Amino acid sequence: MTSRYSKLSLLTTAAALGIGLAGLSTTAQAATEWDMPTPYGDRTFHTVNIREFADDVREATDGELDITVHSNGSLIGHAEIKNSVRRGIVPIGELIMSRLANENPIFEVDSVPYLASSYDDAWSLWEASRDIIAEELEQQGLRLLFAVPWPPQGIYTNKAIETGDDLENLSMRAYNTASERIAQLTGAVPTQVEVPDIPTAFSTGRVEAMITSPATGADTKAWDYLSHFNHAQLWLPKNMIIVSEKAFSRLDEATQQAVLDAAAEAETRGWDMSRQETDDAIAVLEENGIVVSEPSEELAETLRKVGETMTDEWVESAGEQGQTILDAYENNRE
Ligand code: PCA
Repeated sequence: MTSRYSKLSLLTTAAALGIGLAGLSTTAQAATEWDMPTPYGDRTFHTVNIREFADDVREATDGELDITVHSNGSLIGHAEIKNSVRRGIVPIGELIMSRLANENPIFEVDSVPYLASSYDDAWSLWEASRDIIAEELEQQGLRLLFAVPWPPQGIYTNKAIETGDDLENLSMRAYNTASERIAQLTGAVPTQVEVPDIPTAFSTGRVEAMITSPATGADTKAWDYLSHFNHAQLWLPKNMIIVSEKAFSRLDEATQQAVLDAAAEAETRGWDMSRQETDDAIAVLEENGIVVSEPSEELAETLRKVGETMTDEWVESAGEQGQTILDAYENNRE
């Protein structure tokens, strides 16, 4: 066993010799410590789920792999998480998959309006798209561990929305290209805002509407800054957990297996949590005075049309890979 003192002296010696911490941990057989950034806050079920994932790994490896979750974009901002894992600045991280749509549209297949707006369909779509998405990431030295959806996306506003016209000229908070595009197509004006900044964006008047889940509305206490939620169920975007293949391959085989097992469990658990969260969060919104409704026929019609346009645009830009996903999705649903 390494005593505290000898660890300390090793550190000092290492520092004197100019050896980095990574080099030290292999020579001293110390536990491996991984920092894991996520853009989302502590209240979010996703964060609860990845902390449980970290606990499971710690337990299964007797502390040999110790993952620390850094929530709320506190370690690395959302825009930088993927590249930080890729460049080895952190070994593992969580981000929303559709954020990578500018690299390849297949990453936003889960944010095409009405393509998959129930949990069953979202699961079929995930099964149809997982391998192709994992391969894309693999080419960048990234391993996809698991993915979990947010509850269905709806529209938050400060007034009742009866028709598509009511959305016109609203400054609308967006978090990916799909939420940006839907705002444009409905005549609203999109602005990108990360979750931790939502309350301030509303209170300073920078935005007056947003598309997100009941979960994020409840987590950010939407009742403090708006009044209506329309449960339009547009799409279920997923968060994904990626690990640097290089960092993963440095683990011994048993530890690698422990990570994969905990990841599989976290995926199943996360999907269950997400389903449950949909109802729970809607109840919380209502308890706090938010008016929750479903789209009127007129609004539904507008959203359907916008959805068709966005589907066409996606199919066009995703090309052959997109078609492969859609064919597999149709198969899964039959
Ligand atoms: N919450 C995140 C992503 C989708 C969601 O429901 C957000 O609003 O940014």
